Formats: sequence, C-alpha cells, structure tokens
Amino acid sequence: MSALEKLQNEVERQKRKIEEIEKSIETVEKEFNVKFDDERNDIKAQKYLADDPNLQIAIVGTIKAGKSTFINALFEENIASTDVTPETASLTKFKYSSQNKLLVKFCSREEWKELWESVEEAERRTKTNIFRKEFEKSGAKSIENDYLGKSDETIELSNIEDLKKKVKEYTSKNSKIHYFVKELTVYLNNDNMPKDVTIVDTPGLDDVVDYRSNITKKYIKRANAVIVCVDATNLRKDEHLTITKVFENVGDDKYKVMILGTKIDEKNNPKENWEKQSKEWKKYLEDNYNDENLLNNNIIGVSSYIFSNLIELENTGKCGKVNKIIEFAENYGINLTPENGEDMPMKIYTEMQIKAALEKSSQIRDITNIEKVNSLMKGNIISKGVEIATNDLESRYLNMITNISNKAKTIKDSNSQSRASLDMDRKQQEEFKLMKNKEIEEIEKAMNGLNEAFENIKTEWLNQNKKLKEAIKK
Ligand SMILES: Nc1nc2c(ncn2[C@@H]2O[C@H](COP(=O)(O)OP(=O)(O)OP(=O)(O)O)[C@@H](O)[C@H]2O)c(=O)[nH]1
Ligand SMILES: [Mg+2]
Repeated sequence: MSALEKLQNEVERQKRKIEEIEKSIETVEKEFNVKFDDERNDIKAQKYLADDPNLQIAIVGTIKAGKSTFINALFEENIASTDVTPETASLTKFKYSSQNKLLVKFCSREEWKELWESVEEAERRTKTNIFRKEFEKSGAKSIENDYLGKSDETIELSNIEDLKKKVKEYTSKNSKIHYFVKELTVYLNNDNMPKDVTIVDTPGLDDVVDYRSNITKKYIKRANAVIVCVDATNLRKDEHLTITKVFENVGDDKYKVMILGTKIDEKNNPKENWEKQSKEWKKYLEDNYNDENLLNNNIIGVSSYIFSNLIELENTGKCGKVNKIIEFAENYGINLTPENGEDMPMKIYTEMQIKAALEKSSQIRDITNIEKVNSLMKGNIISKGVEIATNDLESRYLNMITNISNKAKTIKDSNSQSRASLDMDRKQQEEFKLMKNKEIEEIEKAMNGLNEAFENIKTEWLNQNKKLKEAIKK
C-alpha cells in the first residue's frame, strides 16, 4: 500500500469513527443536559482536516509584511494580489494543476452577521469606522444579495492574465466582490509550484476587524507548516506573541516553522543590518526553537521584491526597478559599476550596469535568499508531505478523542459527587433520594458505556497507529 493510500484509508476510518462519536455525544448531551461545545469544535476542525488532508503551508504575518509578494517570488509569477495598502482579505489557496482555474467559496449569511458584529466591536474599540466607510464607498451593498450564501463557483480561465484579474477581483480589499468571498483556491499550471501541496496566502494578523485576523488565526491551526513573514526592520511584541502561538500549534515538530525577515533590501545597509538584527531575533526565538541548528537555519532574511524584479529583468531584459537591484547587489559587495564609468553618458552607464547585473544574476538571486527558502521548504517539509500529513491527521485525532474522553470522565465524576451529597440528606428525604439515586445510577451506567466506547476507540487507534508507524519504518 502506498503512503498516499494509507493516508486515504486513515481519512475514511476517521470519518466513520467521527460519525459514531457524534452520535454518542448527542445521546450524552440529552441525558445529562450538558454541552460538548469545545469538543464539537475539535470535531469540526478534524472533519475539515479530513476533507482535505494534503500538506498545507500557511504564509502568515502582519498586514503588509510581504506575504503575497513572497508567494509570487516563490512561484515566479505575479499571481497573489499585492499592494502598498492592506490588500489580502480572504484565504487564498494555491495549488498546482494541469489546468488554470479558480474555486470560489462565498460567505454564508451567518458568517456575514458575524463579520458585522466584529466590525461594530472594532468601531467601539477604535472609535473609527474605516471598514464601514470603505464598504459603503465600494458599492458592495448593491451586490450583497447576489453573493451572500451563493454556492461554490468554479471558473475555468486558461489565460493567465484573465486569471490574475479574477484573483485580484476576489481577494483584493479594493474590489467590491471581495467582501463576500470566504476562500479562493487558485489552481495554476505553473512548473515552479510543488505538486500535492497547498500554499496559502492569508489576511494580515493585525486587522482592526478581528473577524478577518481570526480567519488566519484559525487557519494556522489547520496548516501543517507555517512560514511567518515579519518585516525585517522590526520584530514587534505582538508578532513575537504570534510566533509563539504558531510554535504551540506544531508541538515538537519545530522544523515546520520558518521565520522570514522580509524586505531586507529596505534596510540602509542590508547585509550588515540584517546580520545584526537576526542575532537579536535568534535571542528572542531561542526558547521557541530550542535547537541550535533550527535557530540558525530557519530564520532567514529575504527580499522577494528584488528577486521578482531580477526575474523580470532576466526574462525581458528590462525592469522598472533596476536601480534597486543594483543598489542591493552592490551593498553585498557584488560590483556592477563599469570601469571608467565616470566618463560615460548616463544611458550607456546604466546599460552596462544592467548587463553586469544579468551576468551576475545568479549571485544576486543568492543574496535574496528566495531559492534558499524554497529548497528548505522542499527538503524539510514538502518532500515528507504525505508522512507529515498522515502524522498530523493521527495526532490531532488522538488529541480530539482524548479531550472528549476527559470531558466524559468529568461528567461522570460530577454525577458521582451529586450522589454523595444526596447520601448525606438521606434521613430527611429517603424516598425522594432512593428514586434520585436510581436515576443517577442509570446515568452512570450510560456514562460508563460511553467512557468504555471512547477508551476502546482510543486503544484501537493507538494500536493502529503503532502498526502504521512500524509499516512506515519498514
Ligand atoms: N522593498 C521591498 N518591498 C517589498 C518586499 N516585499 C513586499 N514589498 C512591498 O510591501 C508592500 C506590501 O506587500 P504585500 O506582499 O502586499 O504584503 P502582504 O503581507 O501580503 O499584505 P496584506 O495582504 O495587506 O496583509 C507592497 O508594496 C510590496 O511591493 C521586499 O522584499 N522589498
Ligand atoms: Mg497579501
């Protein structure tokens, strides 16, 4: 059986078990008048995972940290929507496919209500109403009924430029449809994209409207690996907190978190300043990684912007930001200045610099570090994709059933306690208590059954897991 088939089997098995568990929970909720709210959320998350268990890598960070620009550099294609103002509004998933197409999921009316509650809360907190003003100005209100609760839509667009326009329309904060888009999946026929992996662009973590940042926070829990983009010029306290939360979610597999210091080209003296700053970052993140090698390898300064402009220069022989490339390269000691340059006319001087930049383009690519991040992602995460996905599916399932089982135990214990307090009053209310005791006993019996059922499922799962691990080892 291939690793992929094993993953598929595990998915099917878990789906069947989850159905059984949901039925048991329903019974207990009715019998005991209790709510399994948190546990139901765990179940929901596990079902979401089982629906699409393949490896997913989230690109997260604060607004304008350069997340979308990094994705574009990775794919060598300007597909994710970027802007100087806050831009990405919904989860945008990128998957390789032989055919270019989009899958759009829209907000339900219930989600729309939640969004507006969050907007109102932000208005009270910040005493501003930017979101509302922008919404009104965009004219989105007039199309609200066309999109809210709309069923999923697949759009086939073989022409890449048309596809890019649509991606912008559905995800950019500057378009009116974006308000109603919950999630967009972009299927791209692009050889730079890894197969069987989803790379996910996310809204900024510091959006004033909590509902939007929460989309990312919730998604971080689903992702199998996370790349955190932080503007290289400042690692702020709230970003450090986010990073700590990301680490909590990956458990012991710290290698699944990479921290990118973005826009290193914007530093006055990128080479020296980033070296200095990354030492500081390492001090802060030492406890998170708890491993010297990871600390040295997984914190990387990048310039997606220089990389993408360089690619454009390589492909077309020109690019609007050639000065930035030259400045950045020279800062790293890559000399692009022509000899006797001071005597040359400006136009020739620049042409000579461009020629030199093209000749030394692989050195310039190296200092942007994009290819380094790409190969680390491939070597450490993507190449082990199915194994990581299977392990995550299993360990999260175990967490889920452990939580449910603990809850069941708590209910059982609290019912035994109520019987103990009834015992003390026996003299006064003999008959009533006899009846009550009987009732409790009945409930306890049911509870025992439930506990046993959960324990059985857990034991069965552990055995199965052991076998699977042995098989993988073999
Ligand atoms: N100089 C420089 N600018 C960059 C770099 N990466 C991104 N930028 C610029 O930073 C701005 C924000 O970039 P985005 O990629 O849209 O940032 P984001 O994190 O996706 O932002 P949101 O979607 O709004 O959360 C854009 O103007 C980019 O051109 C970089 O490496 N160097
Ligand atoms: Mg973005």
